[in-house]
Amino acid sequence: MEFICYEQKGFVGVITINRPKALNALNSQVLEELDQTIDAVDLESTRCLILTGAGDKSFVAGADIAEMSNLTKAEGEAFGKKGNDVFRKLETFPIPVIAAVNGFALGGGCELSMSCDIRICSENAMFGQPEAGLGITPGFGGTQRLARTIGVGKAKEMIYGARNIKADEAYRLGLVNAVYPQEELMAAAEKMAAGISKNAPIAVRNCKKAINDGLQVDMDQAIVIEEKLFGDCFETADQKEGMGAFLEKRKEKNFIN
Ligand code: CO8
Repeated sequence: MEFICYEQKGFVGVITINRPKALNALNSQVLEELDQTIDAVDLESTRCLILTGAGDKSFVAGADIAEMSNLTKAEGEAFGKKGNDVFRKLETFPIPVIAAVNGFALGGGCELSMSCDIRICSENAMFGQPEAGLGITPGFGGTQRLARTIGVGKAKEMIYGARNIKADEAYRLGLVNAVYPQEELMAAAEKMAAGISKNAPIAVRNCKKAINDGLQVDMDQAIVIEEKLFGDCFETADQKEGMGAFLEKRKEKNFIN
């Protein structure tokens, strides 16, 4: 792969987008490589993913504007679909994904971070959907996920005004869970990922699915989704181990997938 690095650290997989010449902007090749990287993650040995950008300036500075500049309507739609398919794959990926946003997360970069389960960022991070200033709408889910994440009014203000926000405002709006000095960001992401990975893998996956799927339907249907996924945990080795450890007053737990 030219633009994506993948590193396995225990139960945690770290995906790094590395296209420094364009501040890690997403061209077709980056999207394709990201897609292939996600497909190649070994779910037997991986319990959590971290997604970040290389360097200390940019997570992802958006979709590649040079590549997009001469697209026809049909090509624009196809490019949007390509990004949406990859981002949706990440959003619905069975295990949690943490975005470690290490700088600019603009346009497609903000959208990519929002397709992850949890976002944390560095103090120099900047989020925004500048598309209206480029003559387009957000095209990788920004109109939908930003409104769902920070609320309709704030999302509309940011998107209509193409207004970028800094890390402290992103934190106040609930777009990120925490802000760290740049040099502490990856350690914080790894600590969070390790904290997730020590819990029962089937339970964590079912939690993700219950939250994500439940948010798409009304409360009566959502509760049924939770009931099913809750029930599915019983009779698993992890349920026996988790409850067994409590009853035996044992601190060490040995969860398997
Ligand atoms: N695309 C292509 N190249 C980029 C991008 C980008 N999004 N962002 C930065 N670059 C390139 C620059 O062109 C420059 O290249 P070069 O050195 O060859 O001139 C290099 O990266 C460094 O950038 P700057 O010199 O501009 O660095 P600065 O520190 O001065 O500025 C900024 C950093 C503020 C991030 C600035 O680069 C910028 O504004 N970038 C564009 C941000 C943006 O508008 N992003 C949104 C793009 S639109 C989008 O993402 C739509 C998503 C949905 C697509 C749906 C398809 C249909």
